[in-house]
Amino acid sequence: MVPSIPQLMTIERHILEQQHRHPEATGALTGLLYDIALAAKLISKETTRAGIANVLGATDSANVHGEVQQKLDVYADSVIFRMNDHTGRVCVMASEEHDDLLHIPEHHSSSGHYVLIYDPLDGSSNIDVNVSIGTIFAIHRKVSPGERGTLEDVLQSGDRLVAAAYVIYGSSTMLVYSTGQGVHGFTLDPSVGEFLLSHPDIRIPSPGRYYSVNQGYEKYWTPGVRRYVKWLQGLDDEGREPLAGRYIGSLVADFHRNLLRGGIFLYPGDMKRPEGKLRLTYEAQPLAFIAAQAGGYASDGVGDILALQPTDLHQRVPLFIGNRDLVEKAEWFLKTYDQDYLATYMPHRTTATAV
Ligand code: P6P
Repeated sequence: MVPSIPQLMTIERHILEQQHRHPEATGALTGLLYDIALAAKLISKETTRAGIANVLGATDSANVHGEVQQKLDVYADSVIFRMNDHTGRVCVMASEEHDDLLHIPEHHSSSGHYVLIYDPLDGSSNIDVNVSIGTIFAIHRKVSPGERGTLEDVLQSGDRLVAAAYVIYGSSTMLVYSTGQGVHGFTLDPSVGEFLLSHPDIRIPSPGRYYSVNQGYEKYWTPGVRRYVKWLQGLDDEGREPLAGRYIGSLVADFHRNLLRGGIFLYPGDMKRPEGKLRLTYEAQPLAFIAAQAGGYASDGVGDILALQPTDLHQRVPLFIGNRDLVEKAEWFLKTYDQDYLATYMPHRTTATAV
């Protein structure tokens, strides 16, 4: 009796099948996604052996935000750039670890049609305590004239994204991606070095089960956020069951759990950091794209993250992301109780209407 071999779908085959649905596709995006998967395998190998390979720990350098770089940060950033700087698929890149654009080296073709923006290792401060960390990718089409990519190509709104992906390095390594045809999760089988389809067509379950926020900042919260969290905890209505609190302090890990189980992650603006902490172009936008493709929604507290036009590569944005009903409820609380905060810190958004 031949043992039944499960229908194995590698990420490469899955990406190719998605390409075949677009006769006009040249295969460049497929190649770019292949390269992202390979970079994820290389980074995964290092994260799982960080403790013994002396890759653990901080370097003596800080990144553009003054954050001490962990050695794995530097490694992940370098792997992603070098995986894509010579393929001719990408015209420019941008990374959380670099202040300025990452141009394609002169001796390589910079006439690629795609733009790759990435956070090479989000949550890297958790490396030394063995908490799950992640990589986040955003892919735009080139829109500027001329061969070389420019800032215009990077500063595009999230609703123009071509694809987005994240990798979570946890008890297993998973790559979750979308090219606008649903959200699909692959688990790395390190014994064969393949990402195998484990979570086809991910849809965020409803009702949401979890809420994720750093409760330690409650003293700085706006009235609307304070009331919203009490609502999530069922404290404003004895009859309603609370959501369970879960906060890992690693965006990709918190987002991934809520995507698979249902819930909301919020990193709001507060009286100490009115613009919040998370970055629009390489954190909020790609995860908002994935959330929307899975039936969820992401907001800055006023309206759709995907509708925001970035003005700076590293600009921060408040983030509420997860089940649409939970995010829209947050928008209601801010609209109802945080008019002063919105008028002071988000005047450009107070005219926006929540989607
Ligand atoms: P806080 C990690 O440093 C990170 O950028 C995200 O991964 C995470 O969601 C957030 O910051 C945690 O920030 O202020 O709660 O420690």
